[in-house]
Amino acid sequence: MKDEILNLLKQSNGYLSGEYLSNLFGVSRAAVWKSIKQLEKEGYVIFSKSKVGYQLVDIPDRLYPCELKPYLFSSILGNEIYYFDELDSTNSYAKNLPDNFIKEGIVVLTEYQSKGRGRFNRHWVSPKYKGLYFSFILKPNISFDNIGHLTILFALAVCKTLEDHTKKTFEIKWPNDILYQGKKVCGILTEVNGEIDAIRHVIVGVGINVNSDIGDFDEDIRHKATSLKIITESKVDRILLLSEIINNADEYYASYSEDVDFMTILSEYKSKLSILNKEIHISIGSNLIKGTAIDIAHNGALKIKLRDGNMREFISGEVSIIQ
Ligand code: BT5
Repeated sequence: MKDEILNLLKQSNGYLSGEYLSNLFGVSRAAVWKSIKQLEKEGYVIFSKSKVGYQLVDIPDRLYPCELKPYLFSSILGNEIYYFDELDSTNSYAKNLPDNFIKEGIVVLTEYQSKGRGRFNRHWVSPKYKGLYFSFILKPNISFDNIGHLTILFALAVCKTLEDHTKKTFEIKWPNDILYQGKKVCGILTEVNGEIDAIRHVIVGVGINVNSDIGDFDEDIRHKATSLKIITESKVDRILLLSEIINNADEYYASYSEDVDFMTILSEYKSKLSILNKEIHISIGSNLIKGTAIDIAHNGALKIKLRDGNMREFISGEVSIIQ
């Protein structure tokens, strides 16, 4: 009833009387009042006038599924949304869901992560109500060798959405970072549950700095992180942006699932890459390897021409351009 009252309040230009609402739902006026109080607790600002009724005057900046769903027209992604005010990590939550809860397309979404994770167990800084931190649960029919396709596909979908939304140009740093003028605005963490020959499900986690201010970043990343608010010099509507990301990612993912040639996605991805034909070093654990980034292989690996002229492929690693 609470969500229905909210919808009616949104549609109404003026006040809606408690009597009208209680008759409509066949409940007492006290029950209507309880729903109104619940909505106020969630951050909705509602004026109440005795003998007149209730009027909605402000909607909170929260990623409530009931606010998001009207903007979604996706076929697979976002059919179910698990929303949390706080979580350790959306990827960890998705990973630990019991098998009978796992469904293709679930989105796990939170306003804050206490233990947001990057690759190689690094930390992802997730200030509250300022970013987008979410994970897609996927059950793709692909081999383990092609898991890299998913990072590529989602990085591309997010990058294009950020460009459409802000009218700015972003670049992708292989494999999973989205940068603006060299500073990181988004990271993607793809994880697999299952065995090499039996993938149970894949989790693609996305973290985006949306309305973060520079002081929200830990000191050690302030020089290399940025947010959409800093870039555009204005606050970004997180609900609209998230719905656009889910809709766009859904289009890419649905066509990929239907076996559309991955080469098309790959060539689009390559056009957003900042490292191709540049001198780079790639660190893998404590090893630092230098060479020229030549291409991305069909499975998503980075092809590097080493200084001795030999070619090598890397499936993961941390890349930096040699200035
Ligand atoms: C990533 O790892 O970039 C993947 C980040 C994925 C985060 C999402 S949030 C939702 C989902 N649930 C999770 O728990 N994770 C995913 P990596 O390439 O390893 O980059 C991590 C490095 O980026 C850190 O070591 C910092 O240097 C830097 N960093 C951390 N937080 C950042 C932030 N908010 N903005 C920019 N850079 C950041």
